[in-house]
Parts: sequence; C-alpha cells; structure tokens
Amino acid sequence: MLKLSRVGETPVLTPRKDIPWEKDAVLNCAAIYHNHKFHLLYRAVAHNPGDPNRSSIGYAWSENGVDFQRLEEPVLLPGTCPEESQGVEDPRVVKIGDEFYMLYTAYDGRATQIALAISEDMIHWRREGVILSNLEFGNNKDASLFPEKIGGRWCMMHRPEPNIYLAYSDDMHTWSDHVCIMKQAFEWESAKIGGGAQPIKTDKGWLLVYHGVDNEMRYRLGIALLDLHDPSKVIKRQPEWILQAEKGWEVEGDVNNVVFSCGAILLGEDIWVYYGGADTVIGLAKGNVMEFLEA
Ligand code: BMA
Repeated sequence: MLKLSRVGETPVLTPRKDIPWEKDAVLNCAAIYHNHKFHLLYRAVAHNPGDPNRSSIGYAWSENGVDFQRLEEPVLLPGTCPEESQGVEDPRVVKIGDEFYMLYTAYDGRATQIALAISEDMIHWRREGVILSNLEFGNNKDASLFPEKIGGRWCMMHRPEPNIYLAYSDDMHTWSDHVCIMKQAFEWESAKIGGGAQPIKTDKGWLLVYHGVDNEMRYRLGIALLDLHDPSKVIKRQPEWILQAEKGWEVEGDVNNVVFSCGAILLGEDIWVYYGGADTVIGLAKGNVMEFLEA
C-alpha cells in the first residue's frame, strides 16, 4: 500500500508577509521538472478588508526540490477580465512541445470556470480565456490537460461536483464527449472527489494523484492509474488514502484539515507530491510508486 512520507517537518513554502499579493497564504501549486530544476506555479492569497480572499499565481524554482527561490511579482494577477475578478486559483501545468499549458480556476466571486494560459518560460503567460464555462456543467474546478493528444484529440480532466470527468477537444477551446470516469468510492471521499496533480505518463498508464473529501470536510489525497490509450478506463485505484492532514500546519490554517495537490513530479521510482497544507502553506511528500504500478 502506498503512503507518502513528508520531506522534513516543515513546509517548503510559506507566505512572505511583506509581499502584498501573497502575504496570507501560499497553496495548491503546479509542479514541473524541467531543465534539471523544479518549478512551482503556486496560488498566493491576500486577505484584505472588502476583498477577503484574492488569489494570484506566483512562480518559484529550485535545484533540489526543497529550497525554493521566488519572483517578487506574480506571474498571473486576478482582475484583468471579469471572469477572474476575484482570483486565479489552483494552476495545473503540463509541457506540450516547447510550451507550458496551464489550466486554472477563474473566479469572479460567484462562478468558478476553467481557463487556459500558455507560456514558453513559465513567467510570461498568454491568456486564452475560459475554455469550460459554468454554463455547461455548473461551477467547475480541478482541471488539468493531459500532456499529449489521446486518440488524435486533446484530453482534459475536470470536476463538476462531486466526480471526476474527462472531455475531448480538437483545438483546446471547444470541449465535448464529457464522461464521468471516477465516482466517490471510499469512506474518506464520501462528500466528493476531484483531480489533484496533472496526469503523469508511465509505461503502465496515467498516474493520477487526486483528492477526496469526507463528510467532515477533511481533504485527503489518493492515487489511481488510468489506461494509457483510453484514460476513461480506471485500471486501478488504491482504496486507502496516501496522505492526510496530520502536521499542525495541515490541520490548522485558512481552511482546517486540508492536504490538496495540483502538481507532482515522478523522478525514478518516487513521486514527489507538492500540496497545500490547510490552504495556507505548501508541503512536499514523497513515495515509491513501483509497487502500486506493478501490483
Ligand atoms: C477546494 C478548492 C481548493 C481548496 C480546497 C480546500 O474546493 O477550492 O482550492 O484547497 O477546496 O479548501
């Protein structure tokens, strides 16, 4: 059974109190290994009177995956278009060709919709706008692209509550053939499930770290494997969670009892899972996935 082990006792990223746009929380980051470096696109939150929960996206990088440097300025700011007036949240990034594709949650204070941005360097992002609106499935979140075409089309994972769906597209702007691929199955995910990290390609299938929420609103992480050629087929899914909130900084924060991932990196046999702790800091936990992949 796979259980993740935390790397160290403390988070790898905490909010910089003197930086207005990230002074209150850093959480839920995309993670990519590229050019021998670890890159995070992370959600940063500022709570201000009259504007209580505004999210931007920041960029951090590291040689060893644990000690990060950060830019002073966010790479994506909310408020540049009406759909994002209150926030840009929970980025998930994949590399396609020479570019990085980010799906994130556009939040206008009411609706959550899926938006796309593209970058060559992870710092300058070109907005492509909302690609899955709330008119189709209601509020939607937890979306990630797959990093390559499947059966000749782009594939996206998304989450109209409470289950995980796939959708397909020729151009990344019009999505069809929505299909529910995973429903809540275990007690620890009895309220809802949703995508976590971007799908990671292995020779056994697409490795998916996802989240489950129980009836007490505790967020845990789980792991599943999707068929390489038809990811709507779930090959296996571990009944037990792989990470739950246990450390003080996962148990208590902006939202208590939350571990929530938007990005993971597979290096050799180990998966490195970056996750938000209590919606306030970013932690890192690792685990060897060979047994899960081969069992
Ligand atoms: C989900 C998302 C995440 C957040 C989690 C726990 O719905 O909004 O951004 O980490 O709730 O609050």
